[in-house]
Amino acid sequence: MNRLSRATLAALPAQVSRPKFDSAKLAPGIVHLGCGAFHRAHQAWYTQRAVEIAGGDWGIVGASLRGKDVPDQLNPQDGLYGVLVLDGAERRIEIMGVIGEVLHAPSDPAALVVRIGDKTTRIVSTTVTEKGYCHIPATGDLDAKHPDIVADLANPERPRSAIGILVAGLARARDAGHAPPTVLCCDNLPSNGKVVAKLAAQYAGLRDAKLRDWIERNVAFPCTMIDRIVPATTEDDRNTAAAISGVEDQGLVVAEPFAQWVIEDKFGGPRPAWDKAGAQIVPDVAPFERAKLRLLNGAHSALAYRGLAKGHTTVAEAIADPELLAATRALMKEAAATQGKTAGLDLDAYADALCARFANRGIRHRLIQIAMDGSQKLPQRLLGTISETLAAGRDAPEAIKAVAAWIGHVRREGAKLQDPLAATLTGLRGLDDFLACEAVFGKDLPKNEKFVAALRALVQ
Ligand code: CS2
Repeated sequence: MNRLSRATLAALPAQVSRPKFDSAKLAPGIVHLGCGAFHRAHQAWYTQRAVEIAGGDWGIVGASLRGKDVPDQLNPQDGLYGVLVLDGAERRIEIMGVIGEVLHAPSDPAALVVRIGDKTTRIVSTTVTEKGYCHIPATGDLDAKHPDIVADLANPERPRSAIGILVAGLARARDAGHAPPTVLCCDNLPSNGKVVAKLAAQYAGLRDAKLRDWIERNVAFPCTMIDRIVPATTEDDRNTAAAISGVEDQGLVVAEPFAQWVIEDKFGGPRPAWDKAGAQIVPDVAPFERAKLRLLNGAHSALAYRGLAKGHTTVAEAIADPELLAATRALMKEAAATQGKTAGLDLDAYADALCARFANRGIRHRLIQIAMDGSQKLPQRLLGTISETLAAGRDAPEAIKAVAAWIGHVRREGAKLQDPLAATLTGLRGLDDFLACEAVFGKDLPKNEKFVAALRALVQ
């Protein structure tokens, strides 16, 4: 079977949609760090639609910060790949052509730094997962002891962390005397733009105070809320896609039909016409982001830990379990009660829509994928709901059950646990040891007697 590439594009069957522009002629304006499945099904997908509608030099240079898989999947395909959209039994493929090439940062970090500092790079976006920012989840501060940060400070021109790479690229733009790119964080962190701005400033401050001041004065870091369910691609998915398109696509990603992107209107320069492609550009992302992190991602994590304990494998299976559906609904109510009223956000309708999305049987979103890196996810997904609910004098039984289920998961997984704090977590014994883990629980929540008593009753 032929591999997807510009040479095979024209011969694809009519039902496979393809870029409405010549991808070979699209000049890059964006560098994206962390070119995984989520980016390819989300920001790249929006960018393709924006270019189709409004044009512009908005090609994407992707960068893998760890493995070589993505460069090896996409570069031989001229950057082309399909998004296999699964809706129940329905399936369709959209071929994306906005990614020009994918750099492998560990092989040549300097080349990536040069790209970021290039005058034509107007946006640097990131999806490096929560743990990829080398920060302390409970506080949002840089973890200056993180091995990657230590290595980057010792060798700032050959950085390996996302923050080290970003700051080295921004420093180049400053030295070259041109306007720096806007930095657009697209990970599920609360106030993600503000967090990355702070991390960049803290890291730069450890290199050189003048660089830190220049970044603080000159670089825009809009906040974003990003949403699309994108499970890891499987061999089955690739076979399904090949049967539809007639070509082999090693860069294939899988997604639900739904997509949402809310972006703070705070760019330091030009941007693609993402608004024309369906993104919402708003003055304040916070209400959207809080609702999404606490209702969607909070429920996801709860379903993962509780669902795995009950022997389920996927989100669709877990939400079909009446007990877990009721728990999900109740958790969403708890989370919604912490949101306050925001114009344009109907949280009852939002919760209904989320449950319907979780029930999409076409999508095999594995609970174990969501369960990973819990230490990085719990604060913004569940612990915020708990502390605010208790402070308001209400109970948060469902969010607390989810935290207890996470502790159960950590204990069950043992050496198999996937978490950047695994070495610490797997050594913990009693509940008090867990609560003393300040990077996750912070300083205040472990002092809350109501929380500790409720959690203790569940964990024992
Ligand atoms: C999930 C998210 O893996 C996870 O932790 O909760 O990736 C989730 O699917 C996305 O945020 C949906 O937008």
